[in-house]
Amino acid sequence: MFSKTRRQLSNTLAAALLTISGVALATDFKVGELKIDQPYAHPTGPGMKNGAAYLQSISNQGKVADQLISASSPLAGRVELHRMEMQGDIMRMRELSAIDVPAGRSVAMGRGTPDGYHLMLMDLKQPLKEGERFPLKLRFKNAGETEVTVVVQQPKAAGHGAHSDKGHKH
Ligand SMILES: [Cu+2]
Repeated sequence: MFSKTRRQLSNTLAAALLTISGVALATDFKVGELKIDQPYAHPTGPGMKNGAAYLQSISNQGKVADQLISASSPLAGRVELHRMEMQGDIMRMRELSAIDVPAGRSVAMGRGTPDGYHLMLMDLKQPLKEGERFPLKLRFKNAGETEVTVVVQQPKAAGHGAHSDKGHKH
């Protein structure tokens, strides 16, 4: 009798876990052989004309190298592909014509990642507010076009982000 109760309990737990993973899946997107994990953007203050969006990772599960070649969103006048670079003590952003996604590899975006890749949302039509979602269209050279949903959320890391460690001297 006891074991039956346990079994029922574990079934209930399994159902609950399925529901949770179902929600988590909503932030993963697939196009061709590419898997795109957790697109997110940071909230912008009033008067800020530009914002930044990130794809936590793009994984190429195929055997052919691909490239992210452009992006667009109804919220922004245009979207640029950027990379952060240290020039001496100064952090600068550089526009890229494409972001490489090599075959069998995963590319990470965001602050503190080695390449500092991000998607710059230029000429925002409205501020990005925490908790909101907006569509972002991505165009890949091989995999083609897809639309992902970006979640606006506060940066998880405290302070100004990983790069400020190098830039600030007090
Ligand atoms: Cu930028």
